[in-house]
Amino acid sequence: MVETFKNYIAGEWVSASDGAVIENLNPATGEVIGYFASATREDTLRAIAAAREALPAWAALPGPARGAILDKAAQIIHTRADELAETLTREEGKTLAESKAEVLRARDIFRYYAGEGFRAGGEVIPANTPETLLFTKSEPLGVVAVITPWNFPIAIPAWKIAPALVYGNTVVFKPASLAPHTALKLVEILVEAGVPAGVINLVVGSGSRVGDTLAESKDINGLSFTGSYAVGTKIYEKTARNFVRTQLEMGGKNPTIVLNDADLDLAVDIVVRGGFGLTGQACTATSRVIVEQGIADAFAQRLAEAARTLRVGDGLQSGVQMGPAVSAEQLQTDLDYVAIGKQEGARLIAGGEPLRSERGFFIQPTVFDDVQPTMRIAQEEIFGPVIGIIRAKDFDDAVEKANQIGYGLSAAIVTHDLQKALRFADRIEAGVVKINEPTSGVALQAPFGGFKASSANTFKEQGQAARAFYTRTKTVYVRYGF
Ligand code: UN1
Repeated sequence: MVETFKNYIAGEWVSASDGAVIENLNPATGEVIGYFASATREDTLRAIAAAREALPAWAALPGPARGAILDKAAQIIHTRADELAETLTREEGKTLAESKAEVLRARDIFRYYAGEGFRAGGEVIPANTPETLLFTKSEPLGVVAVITPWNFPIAIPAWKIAPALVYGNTVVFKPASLAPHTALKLVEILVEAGVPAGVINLVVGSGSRVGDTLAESKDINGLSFTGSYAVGTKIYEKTARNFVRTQLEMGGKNPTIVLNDADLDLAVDIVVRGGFGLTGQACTATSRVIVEQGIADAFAQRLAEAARTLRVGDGLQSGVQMGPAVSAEQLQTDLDYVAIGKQEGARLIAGGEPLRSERGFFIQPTVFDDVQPTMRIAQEEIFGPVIGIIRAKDFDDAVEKANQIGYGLSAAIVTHDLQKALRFADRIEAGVVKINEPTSGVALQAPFGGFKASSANTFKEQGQAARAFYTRTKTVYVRYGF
């Protein structure tokens, strides 16, 4: 019997008002994992109203008390880590090791923000008049809509919801329809940890029913979104009308530059982890490798070899290094781009085929050589394990090619040359810069966010940077001497 799961609105688990459900599939096997209540516009409006009603009491709770609830949530995530990782792999496809790392990252995010309950405060500023206290108060922003993608089903919800809650906001959470099970378990954990009714609300559902209702609402104060550029820009047009504070983290087409002096093993390892890790399904994934010509032939050969030997399969099986595409549609997109790359004249040197012997949505790790920076496969986000090698004359040419792109999320360089590494950090147009590390993988305590079309360029996420988004500042003048 396949189970049916409900949404969580105003402290109750509820079916959709019209009874509709969404089917959730295991991308490695095609089997149905469960049916999830597909929230309607009315359900979403009820969730917003519940969050509004719960706001004053939650905001009035002392920060350390809110932090204690987050700390409890971290403990529960820790206890249930193996089960959560398995749930995550089963619905999203990444390997069990990748899922486990993500679950532990989520635990640490809750730990980190639990401590914020003790820290977040205001500032005392010198006043112009005598016997005057001039200070700022940090207040919750209010009701926050959190819209998350399928590729990090627990870490991204965690890094939006944990700061939202600790700074005193209430949340309406719309996870991706392709990975609602992990999201639902996270909400269960928050409820068990003591988050009161209405403070967290879960509305699984489509963009047209749930997403649009949230983005068009005059009753939310903030919206934090991670997802595609196409959806992000539509959301921004809607939230702008109501001056709703908006944070958008969108696509990437992230370069890794490999210079002539690079250690080949290290360079291949960094590119494989950045490009094929998580099946390439990260907005921080490496999709362009810009290689200085002296090392290009050797690097291309080694990368192609590494791609061919990677073990692809069901992420639940041990020894598997790369899981499936998340869905049949994503697999088709990946294959379409392989065909586009061939048509554009790029040279396929590894992969490019679906794995027909498997039942799930598998594709081989794929490498193109002789990619030109203007080709579509070098400009458009594929969101799959497809890497394009672009050859560069020298360091300056490599940086120029790296910047020849609308996106600006993450960028890496592999070199021992300190001067070039730091000049790269100066000149690259990206919000995250990695020297001798993969473009993907970020520290939860450091600001995260892109430049250019990768972001709304408003607020960073994670670390202390999250506070700016989830709070508003009130300035108070107190004249006590007359
Ligand atoms: C990471 O690389 O660890 O959706 C984080 C994404 C990004 C997060 C990447 N927002 O892929």
